[in-house]
Amino acid sequence: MHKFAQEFHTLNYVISGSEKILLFAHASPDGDTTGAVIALKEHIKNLGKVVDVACPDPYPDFLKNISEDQFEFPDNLDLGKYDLVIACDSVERGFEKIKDQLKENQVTAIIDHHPDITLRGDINIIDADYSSVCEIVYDFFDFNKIQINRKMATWLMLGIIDDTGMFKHANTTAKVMEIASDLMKKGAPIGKIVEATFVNKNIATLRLWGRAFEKAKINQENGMIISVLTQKDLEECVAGTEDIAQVAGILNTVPGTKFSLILSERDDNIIKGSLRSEEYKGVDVSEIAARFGGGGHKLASGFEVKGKIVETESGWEIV
Ligand SMILES: [Mn+2]
Repeated sequence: MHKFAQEFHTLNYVISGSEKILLFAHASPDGDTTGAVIALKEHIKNLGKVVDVACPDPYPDFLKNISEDQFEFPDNLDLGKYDLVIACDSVERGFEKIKDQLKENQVTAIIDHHPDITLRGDINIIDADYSSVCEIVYDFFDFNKIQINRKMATWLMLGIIDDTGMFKHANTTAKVMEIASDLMKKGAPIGKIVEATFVNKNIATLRLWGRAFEKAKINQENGMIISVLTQKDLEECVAGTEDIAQVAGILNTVPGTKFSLILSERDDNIIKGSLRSEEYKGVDVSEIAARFGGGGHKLASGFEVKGKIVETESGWEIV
């Protein structure tokens, strides 16, 4: 019995009654949102439907070896023509703007695993107990007894590997490993996926990481390891904000630390904070993020504050 049996039934019903379906991937697409939308696209295409994928950002370069897909910019699409719109993963990173433009007779479905999502559609498949949206999509395929081919297995595995940090985060349940085993049997190339998501780093990324590692400081009192990246760092290393994502995770591996925080300057005087911890460290970083108006998971959270990072004698200050 599937947890979302009723929702899956409803989704099937709406899909079968739809002619044109739009899938939506979140801004700055990662492996999970990408894997989920392209796996669903394959399934819906096989049902003989017209299906498009929209995203506020282009199809990610780092996934070009995994699949040669393309995302459409929402502004270039006639949103009114779709009978059903399905948003996958971090739906509050772009989908809220699309949802506002949809008419009442257009059905919306939300598939997400973030605990702090307040956006709702007509069909809501939201559960923070899932490692990834790809795990939910796997369940949906399993529920429908859909033949998962090698491509679909690859895309679903991509989301699982990305969101579990290569099976090392606390969301790596026994069920996740069973699914990964099944996807591997169906031909998902783990090595290639790991290489695309975690290994292939260009020199700009490494330079930027070098800056962050050099500046890292450990606060002995609370066990925090912190570093900062300014706009100047990004410019000098010719790196993009997407190169920042993994720094907090790597800092978090330093022995003796309880959690990591990376502060990075973004456009428009915004500073983004990314917090990471591990289950065994016993810290809930979402509580820290909440203090700054942010949120997320117990072990991976974030927040945004206004300001600029200035280096002082005692460390850094946000002014
Ligand atoms: Mn995800």
